Formats: sequence, structure tokens, C-alpha cells
Amino acid sequence: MPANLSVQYHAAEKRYREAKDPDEKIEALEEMLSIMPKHKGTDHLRADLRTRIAKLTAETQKKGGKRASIYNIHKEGAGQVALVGLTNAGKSSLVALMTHANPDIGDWAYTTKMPLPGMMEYENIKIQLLDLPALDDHSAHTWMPGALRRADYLMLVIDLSRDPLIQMRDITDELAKLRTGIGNRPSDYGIKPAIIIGSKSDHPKGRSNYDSLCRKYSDQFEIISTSTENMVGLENLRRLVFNALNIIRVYTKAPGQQAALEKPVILKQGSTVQDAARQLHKDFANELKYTVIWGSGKYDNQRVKRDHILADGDVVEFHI
Ligand SMILES: Nc1nc2c(ncn2[C@@H]2O[C@H](COP(=O)(O)OP(=O)(O)OP(=O)(O)O)[C@@H](O)[C@H]2O)c(=O)[nH]1
Ligand SMILES: [Mg+2]
Repeated sequence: MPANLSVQYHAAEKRYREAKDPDEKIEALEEMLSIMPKHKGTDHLRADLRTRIAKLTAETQKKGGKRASIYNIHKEGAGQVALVGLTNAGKSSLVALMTHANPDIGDWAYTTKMPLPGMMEYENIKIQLLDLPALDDHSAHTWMPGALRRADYLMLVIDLSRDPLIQMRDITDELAKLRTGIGNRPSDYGIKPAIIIGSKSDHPKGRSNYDSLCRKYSDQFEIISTSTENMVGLENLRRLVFNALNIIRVYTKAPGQQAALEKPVILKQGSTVQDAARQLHKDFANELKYTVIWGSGKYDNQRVKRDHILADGDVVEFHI
């Protein structure tokens, strides 16, 4: 075992050894895997962790795997964005408005008890929003680290009717307890990318609280404000989430056919023609003779090499 594994790794390993049920063991193993540095010296150990996770997952599935499936929300769409914040910040109200999901909303504390996914439409794609219990609801802290780790992005929901800076401090502290880092504060657990939504901008103090939030945090996070009461800022929210995910939409077509513009292939920003081909079929990329593209090339209808970097909206025609 490499000698330089962190204190956090050993803490996770201890949790793994002491865990009673397979789901807890899987959680701990996933955490060990996410903490472990990725280089040649850890290849073996990482493969071993993956094997153990696969074995345990197969076992829990055989037994019905109820607990795992309740808290482990299956990812769908172009990315998963988890909503985090203190109680009553307006997380569930946003999910209710932006998706077809039906979360409970209430002005009492700790309304949301379980993770609840909803699909948010952005132009021709869907992005999954994940409503979560309040970060200060400690009864959810057993399973929240896993949910936060699996999410692609965090949406910090800050209630603009209350002091935003105190909320940010409390959120950062609770996230640290949940073994998740954000922004430029040093973290032992790796930093999860995050955006900030200032909610309840309709409140009389909304504007000044938004301004003080931006003054302190706009160098670390993208920040916008919304009101589900007045329906303000919701289109900005869709666009901000899409941009944050760093994804592009590429339309593939066969020669002589129309591109399916309603069915983009979703790729990471910086992906190449070869990556797009591989997404269609894993062997397809090897058989590529040449590719013609419309969009980010210098000219439309241009032949490009397989390492050509694609842009959002490109149409790609593969010739094999
Ligand atoms: N004025 C105003 N009130 C809002 C807005 N969004 C939510 N609320 C109210 O804030 C309260 C809490 O909303 P929720 O959406 O349940 O908050 P939450 O963050 O999901 O709360 P927990 O589930 O307890 O973590 C409710 O009474 C909502 O009606 C808003 O934009 N403006
Ligand atoms: Mg809620």
C-alpha cells in the first residue's frame, strides 16, 4: 500500500472495516476511491477497490438492494446537479418550478427528508436536478456524503431574506462534516464544483443581500438570484446550470441523411471527433475514414481529422 495516503483515506478505510451492512461498505469504498491520488503507483489499489465495490453492489442487488436504491438516485440526462442549502432556503420550490417533480414545500423546518430527482429542460436537453434535505438536517448525514460525491455539480441555494454570509459559513461547515469541499477554501476531500443561487429575491432585503453575497463570493462562484414567487431569474438559472456543466451538444448524421437536431450527443467540453464516434459505438471510432463537419470548423462542410475539437452545436458526418 502506498505510504502517502491521507488521514481521510484511513478514516474512510476504518469506516469500511467497521461498516455492518454492504451499503455502508460501498459508501466507504467509493469514498476511498475518490480520495486516492490517481497515478501508476495506485493503479493496483484502485482496481482492487473497484472490484470490491462491484462485488458488494452485485450482492446487494441480489438481495433486493432496497436501501441503496432509495438514497442512490440513478443519474439521467446530461448531468446531475444537487441542491444544497440550509432549511427553508427554497430548494424544493426551485425543483418544483424547474422540473415536473412534486417535492413537498413548507415553511416549517426540514420539510425534505429524502433525495428527489427532477428533470430540468434546457433547450433540447434535460439536466437532472436533485432535491436534498437541508444540510443542517443531521439525521440525513449518514447518506448525504454519497449523494454529494455522486453529483456532477452542487447548486448552493442561499436565502436572500436572511444573512447570506452567515449561511455561506454554515453551509461550508456542514459540507465539511459531509466530507465535501467547495470554492477556494482548503479541503481534505477534493473540491466539488458549485454555483450559487440567491433565492427569494422578491424579499425587501433581497437586493442588498444579493450584493453582499456577490461582493464576497463572485471571484469563486457564478452567482445569480431567483424568485419562485415572482418567477424571476429562472431562465438565467437554466443557462447557468448548462454552462457550468461544461458540456457540448453535437449532432451526428450519416452521409445523405438529416442530422437529428432533437437528439444531441452530449460530450465534455474539449471532446474530439473521435470521442463523438466512440459515443455512438465503441468500435466505430476505429473504422472512421474521414469526418465532415458543419459548425466549429473554418468552413462549413469541412473535412476534419479525428483529433479535431468539437464545439456546442456542431454537426458531424462520419464516413467509414
Ligand atoms: N417569498 C418567497 N418565498 C419563497 C421562495 N421560494 C420558496 N419560498 C418559501 O420558503 C419556504 C421554504 O421553501 P422550501 O422550498 O420548502 O425550502 P427548502 O430549502 O426545500 O427547505 P427544506 O426542505 O426544509 O430544506 C416555503 O414557505 C416557500 O413558500 C421565493 O422565491 N420567495
Ligand atoms: Mg425541501
